[in-house]
Amino acid sequence: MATSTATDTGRRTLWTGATLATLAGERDWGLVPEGALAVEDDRLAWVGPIAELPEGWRGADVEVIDLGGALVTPGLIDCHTHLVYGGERSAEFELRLQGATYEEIARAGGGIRSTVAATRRAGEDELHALAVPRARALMAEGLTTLEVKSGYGLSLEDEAKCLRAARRLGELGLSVRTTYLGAHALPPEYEGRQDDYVDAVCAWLPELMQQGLVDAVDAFCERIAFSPAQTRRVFESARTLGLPVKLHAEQLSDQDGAALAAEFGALSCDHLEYLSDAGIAAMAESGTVAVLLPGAFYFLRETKLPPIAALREAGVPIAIATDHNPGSSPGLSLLLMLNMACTFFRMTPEEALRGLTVNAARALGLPDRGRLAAGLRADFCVWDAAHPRELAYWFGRNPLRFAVAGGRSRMSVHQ
Ligand code: DI6
Ligand code: FE
Repeated sequence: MATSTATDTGRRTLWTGATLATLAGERDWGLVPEGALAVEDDRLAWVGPIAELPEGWRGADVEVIDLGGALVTPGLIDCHTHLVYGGERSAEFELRLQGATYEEIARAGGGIRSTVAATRRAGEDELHALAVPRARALMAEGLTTLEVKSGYGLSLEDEAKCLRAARRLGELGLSVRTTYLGAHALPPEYEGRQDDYVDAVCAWLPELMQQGLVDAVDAFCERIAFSPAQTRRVFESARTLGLPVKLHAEQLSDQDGAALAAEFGALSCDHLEYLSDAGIAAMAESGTVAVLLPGAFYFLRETKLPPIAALREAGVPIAIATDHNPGSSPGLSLLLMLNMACTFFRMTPEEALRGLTVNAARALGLPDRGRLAAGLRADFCVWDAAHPRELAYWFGRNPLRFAVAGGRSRMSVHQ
């Protein structure tokens, strides 16, 4: 397992006295009692029981940090958020509690469109400043990689502004991936001209990509948003540029979106409450990750469960995420998502943690993280817990001591 050699010159740290939950194999927690992590710069150089520590890590050049019996897991990954936006939608929450549906509010011009108006009014710095405490809230529970979607700007300038504000969150000490979701809603200036707007979304993509703002392309394929034919056009533009795609699919109704996304080798299909058997088969075939969003399920008081047992049966990898956004999931707790993935979706605590680590990494096309194994990024969390299942068990209690992101301890952030 050792990859270090005598020629290593970088910063070398040995973290000892830990119970590791590596999630390194296909199943089980990958528990290593009395484990250690050897970190060189931003990489895990060696992971295993301290008794098997390679010779090269016993020298005076190695800083040793004893974790005193803490639990260590891979760093947490939120693979689906809409973290950058202006305003908030608590009035819409009240309306929904009085009986209006999410769909009705959207059709009446509220919903996503009201956030678009507030986001367009804000400048990049203001949007960034609004997003910082949201990112910090996620980091306080172990976030080390964050995906942020655009989709509240809906013009070239406003989408670029949001994506830039999102990218700057990387300065906080986490990895940020940005996804272009121009096809999220129809902006008012395109009323009645939906196909023209889709043309514009496709036309903006090369420019945004050139500015280094796009890691993946997403769309909202739904009755209240974009049709499968329109989604296909967005995906074709992405494919021309070699960009991976993701899809908000079957959230409110079955549009056969998952099968369409699978045809394009999508990294993930997200939401999926109304996913059909054919959609599951297509995702299994293409290796597309199912990203389940318990926060939106809960906050929209959805009663139709995503087909978890069938996804599991078909071998589709399942990730979970916050879907943080002001309309359908204004939550900022990764640990609550773990808990709700178990209580609402009947996932096991191990499946839920895989959903926030290894499978979330896969949903972002990032094979270099999500597990504790030599060669991967040194992103990990140090918890006051004896067993990893506790992470899904407590709610409203945060057992994180600190996280390490890219080999750097973020202790100061939490103290
Ligand atoms: N589905 C969602 O849950 C979010 N976007 C989407 O396509 C909600 C966005 C919002 O309501 O502002
Ligand atoms: Fe979403």
